[in-house]
Amino acid sequence: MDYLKLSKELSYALRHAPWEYELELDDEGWVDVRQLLSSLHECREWQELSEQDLHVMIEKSDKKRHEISDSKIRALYGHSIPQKVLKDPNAPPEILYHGTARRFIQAIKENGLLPRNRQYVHLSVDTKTALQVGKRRDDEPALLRVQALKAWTESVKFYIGNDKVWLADTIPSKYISFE
Ligand code: HQG
Repeated sequence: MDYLKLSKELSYALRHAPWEYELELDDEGWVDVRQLLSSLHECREWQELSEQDLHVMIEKSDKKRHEISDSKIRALYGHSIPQKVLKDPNAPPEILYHGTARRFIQAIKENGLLPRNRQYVHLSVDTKTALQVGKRRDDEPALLRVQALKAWTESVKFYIGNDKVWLADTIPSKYISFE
């Protein structure tokens, strides 16, 4: 079983294009595991796929991207579908980080951190994780430091993604330091 490929396919289905799999996410992004499996079984590559494989994939993954509960599965972050996945607002830690490409810095200074193609801005709990995120776009990424708790108390909403990832609505640049 190619678990990396499976994880990518699930992220695509659950974050970006559920309709291509005849799936409909509920308000919190969940779909029935049985429905997901029956859709994937139509594809030759995933004919033998079982619920157990989904558990193993989540277990083996480098990041906690998906979760299964009560025979339902969802992506924990990253969504780009038009229907907004609802999350409960949560008080964040004092500081969160965002790793990005140097070429975006000027625009972020001007407009703050925007969700762009996704539903939420993505932030990291530590600098190592943030730099890994930034490396996807720049060999020497910029590391932004976000005064998350201060922004929260001044009414910017934050939400939990997983143990390393926080989500937020647009973050004005006055809460961001650019080192
Ligand atoms: C940038 C991956 C110009 C922002 C990662 C980022 C993460 C602006 C890009 C998760 C801007 C959006 C999300 C502004 C923000 N002007 N650029 N005003 N505001 N940007 O991929 O945070 O492996 O949507 O800095 O690890 O990079 O897929 O967000 O560079 O956790 O599970 O616009 O995706 O996780 O890029 O990454 P993205 P992200 P997975």
